[in-house]
Amino acid sequence: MATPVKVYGPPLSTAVSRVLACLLEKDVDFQLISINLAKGEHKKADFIKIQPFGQVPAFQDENISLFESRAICRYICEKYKEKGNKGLYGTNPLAKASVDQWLEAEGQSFNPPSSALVFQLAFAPRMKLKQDEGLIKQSEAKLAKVLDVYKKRLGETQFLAGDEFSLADLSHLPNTQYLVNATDRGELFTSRENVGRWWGEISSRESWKKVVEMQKST
Ligand SMILES: N[C@@H](CCC(=O)N[C@@H](CS)C(=O)NCC(=O)O)C(=O)O
Repeated sequence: MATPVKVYGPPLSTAVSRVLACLLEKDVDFQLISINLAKGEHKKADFIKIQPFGQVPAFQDENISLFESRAICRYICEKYKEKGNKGLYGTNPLAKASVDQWLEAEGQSFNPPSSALVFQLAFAPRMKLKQDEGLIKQSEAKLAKVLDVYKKRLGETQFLAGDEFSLADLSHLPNTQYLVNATDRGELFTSRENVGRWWGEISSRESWKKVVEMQKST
């Protein structure tokens, strides 16, 4: 039996949960190794050896180590091509380019304002930090513009990269989960034509429901 891959970090971290969703979608065995951010375990010398920026997740497969959640997901899809959801990262050059295109849109356009909102609205109050109202307003306006592009796209295709669920959709799950379920800004998604339908579909994947269960039990 193949040795399970290792994921370091808490499932509550958005970047860690992206990798977990991908592993579950691909049906790849993994071992989750706890890293306690509150105790600064991600800044310890041993951890920095595998994640030089001192962030989670870190990932190991046999003798290789990787960091950056989206790069890890791409690796999992390529290495474990024949396992689980075989179409997750496209099955031909054009399909792959379309997944990459929307994955880049997620990382470059969607993630900056959505992760700022997740931090300001969901985490800052729990950490007793003062919220930055200016940043919240600015991020909400930026995210609304991105979601208007998605609204148009999702009126043409069922999912972002085409009519099949892909890594591009999966990559949106972590931030959107927080915004819809742990803030009062969920309507940005749920009330937007096509985007609400898309969110309903991607968040009810068995893989994602398992990640949410893992988050609840930590
Ligand atoms: N671009 C990185 C982001 C990693 C990241 O920001 N991780 C956060 C948790 S979601 C973290 O480690 N925060 C603690 C820190 O930066 O000290 C990825 O996608 O892996």
